[in-house]
Amino acid sequence: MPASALMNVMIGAARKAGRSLSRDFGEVEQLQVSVKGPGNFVTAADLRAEEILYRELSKARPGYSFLMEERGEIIGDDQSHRWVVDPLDGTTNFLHGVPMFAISIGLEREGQLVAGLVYNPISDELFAAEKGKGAFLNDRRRLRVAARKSLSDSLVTTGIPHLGRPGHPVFQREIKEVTKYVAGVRRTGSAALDLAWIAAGRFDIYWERDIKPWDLAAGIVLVREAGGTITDLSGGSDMLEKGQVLASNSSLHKEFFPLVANSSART
Ligand code: LIP
Repeated sequence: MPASALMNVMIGAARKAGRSLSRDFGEVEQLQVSVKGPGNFVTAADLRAEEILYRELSKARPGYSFLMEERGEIIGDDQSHRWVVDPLDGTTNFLHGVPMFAISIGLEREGQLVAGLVYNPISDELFAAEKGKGAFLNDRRRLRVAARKSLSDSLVTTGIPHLGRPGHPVFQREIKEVTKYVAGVRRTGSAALDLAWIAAGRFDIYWERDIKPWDLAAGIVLVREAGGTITDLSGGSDMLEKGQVLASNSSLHKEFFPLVANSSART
Protein backbone atom coordinates (compact mmCIF):
# COMPACT_ATOMS: atom_id res chain seq x y z
CA MET A 1 0.00 0.00 0.00
CA PRO A 2 1.49 3.43 -0.88
CA ALA A 3 2.23 5.46 2.24
CA SER A 4 0.18 8.63 2.84
CA ALA A 5 1.81 12.08 2.89
CA LEU A 6 1.68 11.99 6.70
CA MET A 7 3.30 8.56 6.87
CA ASN A 8 6.00 9.64 4.41
CA VAL A 9 6.89 12.48 6.78
CA MET A 10 7.13 10.04 9.70
CA ILE A 11 9.15 7.51 7.69
CA GLY A 12 11.56 10.19 6.43
CA ALA A 13 12.21 11.49 9.94
CA ALA A 14 12.61 7.98 11.39
CA ARG A 15 15.05 6.87 8.69
CA LYS A 16 17.18 9.98 9.14
CA ALA A 17 17.31 9.57 12.93
CA GLY A 18 17.88 5.84 12.39
CA ARG A 19 21.04 6.52 10.39
CA SER A 20 22.37 8.60 13.26
CA LEU A 21 21.54 5.89 15.83
CA SER A 22 23.11 3.17 13.64
CA ARG A 23 26.36 5.14 13.36
CA ASP A 24 26.43 5.73 17.10
CA PHE A 25 25.59 2.09 17.81
CA GLY A 26 28.72 1.09 15.88
CA GLU A 27 30.76 3.25 18.30
CA VAL A 28 28.96 1.87 21.35
CA GLU A 29 29.91 -1.67 20.32
CA GLN A 30 33.59 -0.59 20.44
CA LEU A 31 33.16 1.20 23.79
CA GLN A 32 32.03 -1.96 25.63
CA VAL A 33 35.63 -2.80 26.46
CA SER A 34 36.52 0.63 27.89
CA VAL A 35 36.39 0.93 31.70
CA LYS A 36 34.39 4.16 31.59
CA GLY A 37 31.84 2.47 29.37
CA PRO A 38 29.55 4.09 26.82
CA GLY A 39 27.12 5.85 29.26
CA ASN A 40 27.67 9.51 28.29
CA PHE A 41 28.04 8.61 24.66
CA VAL A 42 24.62 6.90 24.67
CA THR A 43 22.98 9.95 26.24
CA ALA A 44 24.46 12.04 23.43
CA ALA A 45 23.25 9.53 20.79
CA ASP A 46 19.74 9.69 22.25
CA LEU A 47 19.77 13.51 22.16
CA ARG A 48 21.13 13.59 18.60
CA ALA A 49 18.34 11.29 17.39
CA GLU A 50 15.73 13.36 19.24
CA GLU A 51 17.05 16.57 17.70
CA ILE A 52 16.75 15.08 14.19
CA LEU A 53 13.19 13.89 14.83
CA TYR A 54 12.19 17.25 16.31
CA ARG A 55 13.70 19.16 13.38
CA GLU A 56 12.28 16.92 10.64
CA LEU A 57 8.77 16.64 12.08
CA SER A 58 8.60 20.38 12.86
CA LYS A 59 9.77 21.25 9.35
CA ALA A 60 7.10 19.05 7.71
CA ARG A 61 4.26 19.92 10.11
CA PRO A 62 5.01 23.38 11.58
CA GLY A 63 3.25 24.19 14.84
CA TYR A 64 2.37 20.66 15.95
CA SER A 65 2.94 20.08 19.66
CA PHE A 66 5.34 17.43 21.01
CA LEU A 67 5.78 15.09 23.93
CA MET A 68 9.33 13.74 23.78
CA GLU A 69 11.33 11.56 26.13
CA GLU A 70 14.20 14.01 26.59
CA ARG A 71 12.63 17.44 25.88
CA GLY A 72 9.29 16.74 27.56
CA GLU A 73 6.16 18.64 26.56
CA ILE A 74 6.44 21.32 23.87
CA ILE A 75 3.26 23.25 23.24
CA GLY A 76 3.01 24.34 19.60
CA ASP A 77 0.64 26.76 17.86
CA ASP A 78 -1.43 23.76 16.77
CA GLN A 79 -2.56 22.08 19.97
CA SER A 80 -4.92 19.72 18.17
CA HIS A 81 -1.92 17.72 16.96
CA ARG A 82 0.78 16.23 19.15
CA TRP A 83 3.75 14.03 18.27
CA VAL A 84 4.61 11.54 21.02
CA VAL A 85 8.22 10.53 20.42
CA ASP A 86 10.84 8.23 21.89
CA PRO A 87 14.09 8.62 19.91
CA LEU A 88 15.63 5.53 21.52
CA ASP A 89 13.37 2.97 23.14
CA GLY A 90 15.54 0.18 24.52
CA THR A 91 18.29 2.41 25.87
CA THR A 92 19.79 -0.30 28.08
CA ASN A 93 20.09 -2.66 25.10
CA PHE A 94 21.77 0.10 23.08
CA LEU A 95 24.16 0.79 25.95
CA HIS A 96 25.19 -2.87 26.05
CA GLY A 97 25.56 -3.28 22.29
CA VAL A 98 22.37 -5.38 22.01
CA PRO A 99 20.74 -4.55 18.64
CA MET A 100 17.15 -4.47 19.98
CA PHE A 101 15.99 -0.87 20.15
CA ALA A 102 13.69 1.39 18.19
CA ILE A 103 12.55 4.86 17.31
CA SER A 104 8.90 5.32 18.22
CA ILE A 105 6.70 8.09 16.76
CA GLY A 106 3.01 8.41 17.55
CA LEU A 107 0.64 11.15 16.43
CA GLU A 108 -2.43 12.34 18.34
CA ARG A 109 -5.17 14.37 16.68
CA GLU A 110 -7.70 15.95 19.06
CA GLY A 111 -6.38 13.65 21.78
CA GLN A 112 -6.87 10.45 19.71
CA LEU A 113 -3.94 8.38 18.48
CA VAL A 114 -4.13 8.34 14.68
CA ALA A 115 -0.72 7.16 13.46
CA GLY A 116 2.22 5.17 14.76
CA LEU A 117 5.65 4.14 13.55
CA VAL A 118 8.25 1.89 15.21
CA TYR A 119 11.63 1.52 13.48
CA ASN A 120 14.58 -0.69 14.40
CA PRO A 121 17.42 0.76 12.29
CA ILE A 122 19.66 -2.28 12.85
CA SER A 123 17.24 -4.91 11.53
CA ASP A 124 15.79 -2.25 9.18
CA GLU A 125 12.26 -3.25 10.17
CA LEU A 126 9.80 -0.38 9.97
CA PHE A 127 6.34 -0.98 11.41
CA ALA A 128 3.75 1.64 10.49
CA ALA A 129 0.02 2.13 10.95
CA GLU A 130 -2.61 4.78 10.46
CA LYS A 131 -6.06 4.71 12.00
CA GLY A 132 -8.46 2.93 9.64
CA LYS A 133 -5.73 2.03 7.14
CA GLY A 134 -4.12 -1.08 8.62
CA ALA A 135 -0.64 -1.87 9.90
CA PHE A 136 2.33 -2.76 7.69
CA LEU A 137 5.91 -3.98 7.94
CA ASN A 138 8.30 -2.22 5.55
CA ASP A 139 5.34 -1.02 3.47
CA ARG A 140 4.86 -4.51 2.10
CA ARG A 141 3.45 -7.00 4.57
CA ARG A 142 0.05 -6.38 6.12
CA LEU A 143 0.21 -7.14 9.83
CA ARG A 144 -2.27 -9.19 11.86
CA VAL A 145 -2.05 -10.19 15.49
CA ALA A 146 -1.57 -13.93 16.12
CA ALA A 147 -4.74 -16.04 16.12
CA ARG A 148 -3.77 -18.38 19.01
CA LYS A 149 -6.63 -19.00 21.40
CA SER A 150 -5.03 -20.87 24.22
CA LEU A 151 -2.80 -19.48 26.97
CA SER A 152 -0.82 -22.73 26.96
CA ASP A 153 0.36 -22.01 23.37
CA SER A 154 1.11 -18.33 24.00
CA LEU A 155 4.47 -16.55 23.95
CA VAL A 156 4.30 -13.63 26.36
CA THR A 157 6.54 -10.58 26.56
CA THR A 158 6.83 -8.12 29.43
CA GLY A 159 9.03 -5.54 31.15
CA ILE A 160 10.75 -6.40 34.42
CA PRO A 161 11.25 -3.65 37.01
CA HIS A 162 14.92 -3.07 37.72
CA LEU A 163 17.14 -1.03 40.02
CA GLY A 164 15.58 2.34 40.76
CA ARG A 165 12.13 1.35 39.45
CA PRO A 166 8.96 0.75 41.50
CA GLY A 167 6.68 -2.29 41.37
CA HIS A 168 8.96 -5.22 42.28
CA PRO A 169 6.50 -7.06 44.61
CA VAL A 170 3.59 -6.69 42.17
CA PHE A 171 5.70 -7.97 39.28
CA GLN A 172 6.89 -10.94 41.32
CA ARG A 173 3.30 -11.93 42.13
CA GLU A 174 2.25 -11.52 38.51
CA ILE A 175 5.10 -13.48 36.96
CA LYS A 176 4.57 -16.32 39.45
CA GLU A 177 0.99 -16.66 38.20
CA VAL A 178 1.69 -16.08 34.51
CA THR A 179 4.42 -18.71 34.18
CA LYS A 180 2.00 -21.43 35.36
CA TYR A 181 -0.17 -21.00 32.27
CA VAL A 182 1.87 -19.91 29.23
CA ALA A 183 4.32 -21.46 26.74
CA GLY A 184 7.09 -18.93 27.42
CA VAL A 185 7.97 -15.45 28.65
CA ARG A 186 10.43 -13.02 27.00
CA ARG A 187 11.84 -9.58 27.94
CA THR A 188 13.08 -7.59 24.96
CA GLY A 189 13.84 -4.30 26.77
CA SER A 190 11.83 -2.21 24.31
CA ALA A 191 8.12 -1.66 24.79
CA ALA A 192 7.82 -0.19 21.29
CA LEU A 193 9.24 -3.39 19.77
CA ASP A 194 7.09 -5.56 22.04
CA LEU A 195 3.99 -3.83 20.68
CA ALA A 196 5.20 -3.94 17.07
CA TRP A 197 5.88 -7.67 17.47
CA ILE A 198 2.41 -8.22 18.93
CA ALA A 199 1.04 -6.49 15.82
CA ALA A 200 3.20 -8.77 13.65
CA GLY A 201 1.93 -11.93 15.42
CA ARG A 202 5.39 -12.85 16.77
CA PHE A 203 4.40 -12.46 20.41
CA ASP A 204 0.89 -13.33 21.61
CA ILE A 205 0.59 -11.25 24.79
CA TYR A 206 2.41 -8.20 26.18
CA TRP A 207 1.86 -6.58 29.55
CA GLU A 208 3.85 -4.00 31.46
CA ARG A 209 3.42 -1.44 34.27
CA ASP A 210 5.14 1.88 35.03
CA ILE A 211 5.80 2.68 31.43
CA LYS A 212 5.94 6.08 29.71
CA PRO A 213 3.56 7.47 27.05
CA TRP A 214 6.36 7.76 24.47
CA ASP A 215 7.13 4.03 24.87
CA LEU A 216 3.50 3.15 24.06
CA ALA A 217 1.88 5.71 21.74
CA ALA A 218 3.01 4.37 18.35
CA GLY A 219 2.60 0.72 19.32
CA ILE A 220 -1.01 1.26 20.41
CA VAL A 221 -1.94 2.28 16.85
CA LEU A 222 0.00 -0.70 15.43
CA VAL A 223 -1.78 -3.22 17.66
CA ARG A 224 -5.23 -1.76 17.04
CA GLU A 225 -4.70 -1.65 13.27
CA ALA A 226 -3.45 -5.25 13.30
CA GLY A 227 -6.78 -6.29 14.84
CA GLY A 228 -5.54 -6.62 18.43
CA THR A 229 -7.04 -5.59 21.76
CA ILE A 230 -5.05 -3.18 23.91
CA THR A 231 -6.08 -1.81 27.31
CA ASP A 232 -4.72 -0.61 30.61
CA LEU A 233 -4.73 -3.10 33.49
CA SER A 234 -8.22 -2.07 34.55
CA GLY A 235 -9.57 -2.94 31.10
CA GLY A 236 -9.94 0.72 30.04
CA SER A 237 -8.12 2.72 27.42
CA ASP A 238 -6.05 5.01 29.68
CA MET A 239 -2.76 3.30 28.80
CA LEU A 240 -0.81 6.55 28.39
CA GLU A 241 -2.20 8.18 31.54
CA LYS A 242 -1.84 5.10 33.76
CA GLY A 243 1.40 3.82 32.20
CA GLN A 244 0.05 0.27 31.97
CA VAL A 245 -0.64 -1.99 29.05
CA LEU A 246 -2.05 -5.37 28.08
CA ALA A 247 -2.04 -6.20 24.35
CA SER A 248 -3.02 -9.42 22.54
CA ASN A 249 -5.84 -10.78 20.42
CA SER A 250 -9.30 -10.43 21.96
CA SER A 251 -9.73 -14.01 23.16
CA LEU A 252 -6.32 -14.20 24.84
CA HIS A 253 -6.95 -10.78 26.38
CA LYS A 254 -9.99 -12.20 28.21
CA GLU A 255 -8.01 -15.25 29.38
CA PHE A 256 -4.91 -13.35 30.50
CA PHE A 257 -6.51 -10.24 32.01
CA PRO A 258 -7.36 -11.78 35.43
CA LEU A 259 -3.70 -12.79 35.93
CA VAL A 260 -2.46 -9.18 35.85
CA ALA A 261 -5.55 -7.01 36.38
CA ASN A 262 -5.15 -4.18 38.86
CA SER A 263 -7.46 -5.66 41.51
CA SER A 264 -5.99 -9.20 41.41
CA ALA A 265 -2.39 -7.98 41.25
CA ARG A 266 -2.76 -6.09 44.49
CA THR A 267 -4.56 -8.74 46.58
C1 LIP B 1 12.26 1.08 28.25
C2 LIP B 1 10.95 0.39 27.91
C3 LIP B 1 10.93 -1.01 28.49
C4 LIP B 1 11.00 -0.91 29.96
C5 LIP B 1 12.32 -0.28 30.33
C6 LIP B 1 12.43 1.11 29.73
P1 LIP B 1 13.60 3.25 27.44
O1 LIP B 1 12.25 2.39 27.73
O2 LIP B 1 10.71 0.31 26.58
O3 LIP B 1 9.75 -1.72 28.12
O4 LIP B 1 10.85 -2.19 30.55
O5 LIP B 1 12.48 -0.22 31.70
O6 LIP B 1 11.50 1.98 30.30
O7 LIP B 1 14.04 3.75 28.78
O8 LIP B 1 14.59 2.35 26.83
O9 LIP B 1 13.18 4.36 26.53
